[in-house]
Amino acid sequence: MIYDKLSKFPENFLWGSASAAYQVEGAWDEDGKGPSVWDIYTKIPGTTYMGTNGDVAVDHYHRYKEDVALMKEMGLKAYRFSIAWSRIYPNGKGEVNQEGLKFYDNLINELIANNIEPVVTIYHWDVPQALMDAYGAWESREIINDFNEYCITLFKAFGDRVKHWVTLNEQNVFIGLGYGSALHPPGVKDQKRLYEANHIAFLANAKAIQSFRKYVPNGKIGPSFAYSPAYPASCKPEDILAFENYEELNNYWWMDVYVRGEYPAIAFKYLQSKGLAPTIKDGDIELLKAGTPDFMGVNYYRTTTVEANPLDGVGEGKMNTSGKKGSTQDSGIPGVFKTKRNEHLEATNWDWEIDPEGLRVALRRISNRYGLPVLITENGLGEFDKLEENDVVNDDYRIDYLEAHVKACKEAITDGVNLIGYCTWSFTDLLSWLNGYQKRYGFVYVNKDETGDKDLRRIKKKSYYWYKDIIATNGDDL
Ligand code: BGP
Repeated sequence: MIYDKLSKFPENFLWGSASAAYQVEGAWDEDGKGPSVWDIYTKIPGTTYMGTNGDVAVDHYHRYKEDVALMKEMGLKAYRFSIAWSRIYPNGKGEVNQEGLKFYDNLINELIANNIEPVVTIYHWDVPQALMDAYGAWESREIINDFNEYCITLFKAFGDRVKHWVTLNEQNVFIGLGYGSALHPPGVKDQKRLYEANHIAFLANAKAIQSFRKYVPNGKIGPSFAYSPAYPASCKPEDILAFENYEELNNYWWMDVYVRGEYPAIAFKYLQSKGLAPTIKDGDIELLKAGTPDFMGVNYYRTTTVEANPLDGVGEGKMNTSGKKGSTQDSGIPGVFKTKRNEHLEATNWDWEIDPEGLRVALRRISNRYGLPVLITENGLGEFDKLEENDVVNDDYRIDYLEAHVKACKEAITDGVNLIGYCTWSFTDLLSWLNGYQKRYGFVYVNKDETGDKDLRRIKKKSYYWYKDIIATNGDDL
């Protein structure tokens, strides 16, 4: 629909920004923290861009007050950050590390004192290495209880002050890259193990939500799903079918289970025929149905365009982690779908297609299918930025990207989507898991690169002032 007048953003709209512990904190072995899988994985040669890791990251652990002061000056309403499980439980379970709890307690109090609402992500990929060693982390049902205990500790400690919680960040990504393409820890390529681990993660998610109801009865909780809505490459019927395949296997496979406690039937039957469907035990479906979310968290960066793929067609492709435009290879599942570059869209240097309309499509699909409120937990542009003389960063391309996406949010609200907030990725620059420090997302430039010998000073980019204005006017001028 094209409207001549758009609705306003709600008065209490959460204008936010997001980060994740491993990508910003540093202090990887300080104050009793145990190693996470990422602390170990990034030290294996060849796993990350130029061997980068989060040992120091952008030193948020020591500089959080300075970072929060910058958020306050901007007028930020919400800050989404994650808690490092192995800071709270160095061994994944057992004794709580009080110093770890204290860090997040201080951060939460600092945010609240500055009128910024803390939004906590419980798990952003950094499972304690101890649990990987003990039982293979997400591959064992043992993790369901350990994760639940960890969650209860957080609910008890922070539930009085934190109202919005995210359970698992991008389960589809950490499971997909961890067990499908071997790009994330534990670096496995095995589709059967992927679907089994994924099912266990669903159970852990549902159990945590069940506990949440008891400990934080007035709070809101949901997962963050990395939603890349699909488009068919053409109106050829076989491309439409490929598009349906993609949505069912790559998107509804996750969102349906979160919200309905059920796998999409046709996708399940297909995986069964391949011997890949997860093992469903007595009580699993009941648990999934008992632990459903209050909102859908959405991390949106791009859409995916797909077409038909014959049985002898394309399989795994190469991902662009260097910023060399055009180095992404098409990928797919033979007999199901394959990706295709969308010629109607511009792409970033990492080949991520820029598609604000796609965000509106995503919001509408979720709204129609599930009837749930949506919290955009991530959206942003990863690009090379240039630090100019006198500490200036003219990131007009980021302003263009964000402005178009915020406008798409406003259109979706006009459509009737119940959107409760919008968190950009990210507030400061930070470590990109596989792409090093050169792929920047922040409103605040951090003087740091792959060599690691810079002074980490914070510099406001042009986009910082742009977002400040959007927040001050509640997006009215768009
Ligand atoms: C999401 C993750 C974030 C962040 C972002 C940007 O998948 O939740 O942690 O990294 O994507 O991705 P990248 O760093 O690969 O550019």
